[in-house]
Amino acid sequence: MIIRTLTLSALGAAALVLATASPAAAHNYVVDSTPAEGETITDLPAEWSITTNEPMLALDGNEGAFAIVVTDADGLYYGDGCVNVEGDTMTAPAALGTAGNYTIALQMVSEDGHTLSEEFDFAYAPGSDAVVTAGSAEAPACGGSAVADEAAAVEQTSTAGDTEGDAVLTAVTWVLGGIVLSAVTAAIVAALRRRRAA
Ligand SMILES: [Cu+2]
Repeated sequence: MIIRTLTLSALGAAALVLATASPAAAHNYVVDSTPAEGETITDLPAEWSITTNEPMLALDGNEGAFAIVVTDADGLYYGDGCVNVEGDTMTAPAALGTAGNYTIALQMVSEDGHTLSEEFDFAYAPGSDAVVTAGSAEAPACGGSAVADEAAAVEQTSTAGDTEGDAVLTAVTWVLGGIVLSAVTAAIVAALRRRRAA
């Protein structure tokens, strides 16, 4: 009964968050990354890494709101779709195809509970003995579980809300579910704070 009450109020609050989403001063911003924006890398690192100015809001259940997605100039995807979040840094196993230009798209949950996304380009100029991974036409889902249905359901409501990540979100539709996940997370956090304060 308690759980159900919390869930219902969380859904109501999530709708409110979606309806009133607006830029705030407390958004995390990227302070370090591998690769750096515009960098030309000659060696494949073990993992991609994104560090922001303060901890990301990683909670049980909102893993789907975090993403590091690498695509090449033809739009093919590289990597397994998995992301590991630790404090102010998230990482993903690195893989690339042949030499060329690549784009890295990020999505994360800011300290204030909002989902942020951005993307930047980098170049890859490996030696002739580099390992070449075949790109995938479809975005990889960590562990192989697809979230396409959820993403499609969320797409309609998200277009009127958060504009911060629209460019990335239209290109990477499989992470759309993260918006709802993070909104619900923010609502649950708010509900827990209310309970704690009462
Ligand atoms: Cu915010």
